[in-house]
Order: sequence, then C-alpha cells, then structure tokens
Amino acid sequence: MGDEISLDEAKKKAARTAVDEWVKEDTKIVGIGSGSTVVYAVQRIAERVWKDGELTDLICVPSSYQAQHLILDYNLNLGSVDRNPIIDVAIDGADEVDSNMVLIKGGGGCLLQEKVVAACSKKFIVVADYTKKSLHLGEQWCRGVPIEVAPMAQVPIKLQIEAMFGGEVVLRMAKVKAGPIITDNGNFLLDWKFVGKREYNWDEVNRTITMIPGVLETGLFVDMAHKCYFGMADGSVKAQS
Ligand code: ABF
Repeated sequence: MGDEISLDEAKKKAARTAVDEWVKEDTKIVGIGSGSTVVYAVQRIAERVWKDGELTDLICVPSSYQAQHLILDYNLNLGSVDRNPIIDVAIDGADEVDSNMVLIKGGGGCLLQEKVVAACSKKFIVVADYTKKSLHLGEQWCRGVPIEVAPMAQVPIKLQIEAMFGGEVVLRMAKVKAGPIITDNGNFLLDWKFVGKREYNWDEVNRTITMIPGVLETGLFVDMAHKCYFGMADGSVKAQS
C-alpha cells in the first residue's frame, strides 16, 4: 500500500481544489459553509486575496457564527443574505454524501442557515474527505439525520417521526446532563437514527418531516449539490456530480 495522507490533508486538498475551480476573478459573492473542511476553503480564498491580490471585491456570505468569525478573522468582505440574496457559488462541507448526491448535513449544528445559503446559490459545491462518501446514506454517518426544531415542539416531533419512519429520534445534548445543544438560531437539534438498509425516498422523507409543525429544517439536502470534491486517502481529489 502506498502512503496515505491524513484526513486533514484530504480535507485541505478537496477545499483548495473547489475554491480554485469555482471562485474565479468574475465571482462576486461566495457562500461560506461551516465545519472543519470549509476552514481550508476560506484559507485558500484569503491566500488569493492577500497574497495574490486577486478577488479583492469578493463578498463572503456566512452560514453560521463559525463562518462569520472565519470571514472576519481572515479580513474578508462580510456579506449577508439580506444584502446578497443571490450568491454565485457556495462552498460547504457534509457529513455524508450518497451516490445520488443526497447529503446529510448538520453534524456541526448549522444546517438551517446552511440550507438557506445553499438555496440562495447558483451553484452549491460540497467539499469533504473520503470518509464522507457512501453508496447509501447511513453507511458512514451513524448519528442519523439532524433536524432543527422549535424547543417546545421536540417531543411531538420525535413521536411523529418515529411513528412515520421508524428508527429512533434523540435530542442532541451538549454533554451528559449539561442540557440540549442550542443552535445559532436558538433552537434544539434532534438526531433521527433511521433504520439502516431500508430504502428511503429521501426527497419525500425530507418534505414530510419539514411539514411537521415546529420543524425548522432538516439536514437532508436533496437535489441541491452541484458537485462534490472528495479528498482521497491517496492524495488525489475525486469529483462527483
Ligand atoms: C457543516 O459541517 C455541517 O453541515 C456538516 O455537519 C459539517 C461537516 O464538517 P467537517 O467539514 O468538519 O467534516 O458543513
């Protein structure tokens, strides 16, 4: 076996490749996702702005407080979906990507704003390491599908999802006995551990869960991703579309 690169190196390669292929001189507005892979994308953008003197007018629209902090930290131009509702390209991470480009996102807790930014983007590009690549959802990401919910509705939502689709829905906790995780939007997160190996129509599942009163958004991104870049263990970058 040849030398394998670290997961961080794989993330970095995927992120840098995506930035260089999708953020061009004529790109005006870029959406910035959340998570550890996106950090490398922002670093690459900053390198091109501050080292190469390119992209100086580029506006970066954050999808979380983490992304906002990154944009400010690298001294890039901070935008918002209020000011910049049409985004040229958004770059974001994922927890799992299946062979149909359906994504599970929200492991880091930022799915609602991530979906808003993705939906405002002409192109939505995903960056990830090779551990996120699956044939079917559930192979890699055992925590399930994250769902952002209004705090007072968490119990009825849990019961409805379990009754409709099986599996188990659990409230995401900060630490043992430390209370629920609170999202950037002041909500709770449920993780639906769906039944593995069962065939799901993810579009239908997503629509059905989203209709339950109190559900703000699910971490299922169906028909949104245009292209995904995976940093592979052998140091290559594999694109999927
Ligand atoms: C965010 O960060 C989330 O939607 C997803 O859960 C996660 C991916 O993180 P990482 O890049 O650290 O694997 O995009």
